[in-house]
Amino acid sequence: MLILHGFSFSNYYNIVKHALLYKGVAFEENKVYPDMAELLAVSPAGKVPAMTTEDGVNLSESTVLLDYIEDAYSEVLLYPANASERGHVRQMIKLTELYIELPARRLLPFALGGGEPPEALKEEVRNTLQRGVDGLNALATFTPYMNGETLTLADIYLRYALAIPRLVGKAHLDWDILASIDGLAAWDELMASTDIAERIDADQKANAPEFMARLAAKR
Ligand SMILES: N[C@@H](CCC(=O)N[C@@H](CS)C(=O)NCC(=O)O)C(=O)O
Repeated sequence: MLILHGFSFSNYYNIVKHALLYKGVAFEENKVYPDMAELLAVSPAGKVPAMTTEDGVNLSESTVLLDYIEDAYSEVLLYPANASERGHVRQMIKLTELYIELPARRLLPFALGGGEPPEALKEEVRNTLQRGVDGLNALATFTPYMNGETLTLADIYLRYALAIPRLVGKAHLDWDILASIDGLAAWDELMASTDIAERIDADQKANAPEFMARLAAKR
């Protein structure tokens, strides 16, 4: 059976878990944290999530895992059939990764560990986030999903990627990201209302104390 390695507090882990649950793929969860040697055996850069496929191949990087499960489990599809539309959906995922999640993540140590980030860092993050916000405003329709009437991997990716800018935006940037993208707040409610999202959010909440304790022990 396919194995998903990582931990439920991780937003990247939850992207992949959501896609697996949506597609009805049978999988096991192997709880492993980034500071465990066991992770390096399946994820060479030591990042969560990773996956061991049913053929016994180890894969890492969330977008790679998403593409793999779309290829391997094609009964329920999460990319459009048309190649140009698929490109459009991948473009929204890439913009979300590079210009929404990653810049916001630079402020995460401050949001989780306390202290105020330097002004120059906040400015850099703000500028990059603005590119992501402009990009999604230009590309996503939110009618009701990012690519129109059908849920795609872009929606699943954005739902969990947004966790970081939401947190650091409020804590350090005086920026409500939900209000800066047209249609995002209503879409967010829609995305949160499914059984899968509720299950993942509950698992994340349950894992929070253990994750925070590990983080505190490292300081
Ligand atoms: N580019 C990676 C990023 C994954 C990532 O940053 N995961 C975090 C957990 S949410 C992690 O493993 N952090 C540990 C570290 O960076 O050492 C992906 O898309 O999977």
